Amino acid sequence: GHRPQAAAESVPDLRALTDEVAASFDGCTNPRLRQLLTDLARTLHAYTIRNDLTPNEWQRAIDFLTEAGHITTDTRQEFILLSDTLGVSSVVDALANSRTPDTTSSAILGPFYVAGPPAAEHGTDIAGDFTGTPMWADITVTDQDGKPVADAVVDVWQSNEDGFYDVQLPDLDGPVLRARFTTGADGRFTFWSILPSAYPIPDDGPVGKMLYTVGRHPYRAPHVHFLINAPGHQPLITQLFVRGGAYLDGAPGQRDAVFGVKDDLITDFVRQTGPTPDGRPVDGEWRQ
Ligand code: MBD
Ligand code: FE
Repeated sequence: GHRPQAAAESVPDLRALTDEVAASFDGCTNPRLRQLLTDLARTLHAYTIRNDLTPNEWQRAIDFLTEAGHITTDTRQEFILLSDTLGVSSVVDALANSRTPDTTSSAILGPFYVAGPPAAEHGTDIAGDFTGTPMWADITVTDQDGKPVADAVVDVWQSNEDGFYDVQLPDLDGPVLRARFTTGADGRFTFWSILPSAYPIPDDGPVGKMLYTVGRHPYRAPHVHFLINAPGHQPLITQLFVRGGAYLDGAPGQRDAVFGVKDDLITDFVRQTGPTPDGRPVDGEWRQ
């Protein structure tokens, strides 16, 4: 239950306390750290006072964070999910990457990137034994002038049809649905995979509980991740989304659970039935 809204004049004046805490960081010799901690204290105090937070509510918040910390493992980082589902990851991404004109939009990294994926030749099928709708990707990396970028190193990762990344599946033998490609002189690289499907972010922890408690869902729109590094260029972390896929639009809280979709990253994957570009036999439908 909620306590009755305290009359404004009955709320104690806590400005001196807030000021004292803010000033306690004045001795910090790193000016950026001083600024961030001072404002963090001021922002948290203002939030606490504005909402007339009760001891039980604050304890609940601390329990939530403690629980989040305890379920953190190599392949499960609850605080990333908290940042993602509160939209903070997307705000940080926008601040860092929305000021460069004429580039493909960036997107958030997510919790399932693994540094140094296995190098793969152009045309490799990265899906291993996983089944799904075969997908042929033919991608050209260009610079801001539209010129192809040779020797760009491109890490690709995605989930399988059931919505699991390889690192979530304990019985897998090595990396699957992730690889590192290097672009040719024409800036291109190609690979086979399977069409990504919508899937829930891990929802068996406190973040999942939060989502269900407020009537949100844990689903991400179908996507493939890319990290592109090229000499003389800024790295680009991005994702491509499947046009027509689930959770691309809808009311707030009903679309992509981590606020990760940007319109220019929604990509046509066109249904094909004829011969494949590399003569690979594919039964029935595939997408390009
Ligand atoms: C994902 O697969 C992901 O890409 C993000 C951003 C968050 C949770 C799971
Ligand atoms: Fe993802």
